Parts: sequence; C-alpha cells; structure tokens
Amino acid sequence: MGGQNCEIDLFCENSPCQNNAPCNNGTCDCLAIKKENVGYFGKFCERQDFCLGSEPVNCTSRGNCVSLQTTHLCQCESGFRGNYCDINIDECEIEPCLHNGKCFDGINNFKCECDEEFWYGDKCQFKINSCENEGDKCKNGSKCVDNYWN
Ligand SMILES: [Ca+2]
Repeated sequence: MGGQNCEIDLFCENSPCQNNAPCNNGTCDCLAIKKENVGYFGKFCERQDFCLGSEPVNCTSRGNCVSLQTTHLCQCESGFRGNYCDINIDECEIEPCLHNGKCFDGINNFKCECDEEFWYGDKCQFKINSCENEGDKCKNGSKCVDNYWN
C-alpha cells in the first residue's frame, strides 16, 4: 500500500493483471475471468489452465486432465480411450480367441469361451486330448486315438 494514508493499492496501480483480470486489494482476481474452457492462475493471472475452465474438463474417473499450450488432454488409464476417456476399448476387436472361441470384452482385458470339447486356455489355444479327458476306456489292449483331426 502507498499514499499518505495507505489509500493507494500500489500493486494494482499499474494494472499488472493480465487477461483482463480485475485487480483488488493487491491481488489479481483470476477466478473472475474464468471462461468456459479455460481458467487462469499465477500472480498476474498470466498462466492458462485448459482443465479448469468454468466448465471443468471431465475425463471421467478413467483419466486425468492435463493442460497443454492451447487445449486439454485426457490421459486415460489402460483400457479406455477418447477425448474424455469415456470409450471402453474393445479388446475383442483383434479377435484374440482362437478356434472359434467366443470373446467377451472386459476392462483392459477379455475372456474367451472355448468349445469345451476340444479347446482350452485363455485364448483357446490348447487342444484337449480326448483320450486324457475321458480316461482310458479302451479295453483289451486297444489304444485310444485323439478324435480331433484339424
Ligand atoms: Ca474393453
């Protein structure tokens, strides 16, 4: 403060606030100039934050907002994508299940439902040996032969 009775706000006297922020009692009021997609901070409201506008960016609970030079970016956790991390990536799109296994999309993973008679494994990649599966039913010296030839 300055002046004979400290009536002059020295900080505000020279209009130091940027981005048209009002100056009151020795501080720049950055909140007063918030716009829809950008907020301001710093001693002179000289810095922009594209995550903290009057409509704060919502990256859902699946991501964090990062303010860049001219826009925001949602950094999504694994399994999600999109400008707001609102898209559950379809892990079945690359058809990970082998041998006609049915794929079920999860969060950053998938599950395969295999044809239980012949295949097993997380991608239905392993073949069931029908002889082992059913036990040795072959009698009188005969030999079990696996029944799947593909
Ligand atoms: Ca998914």
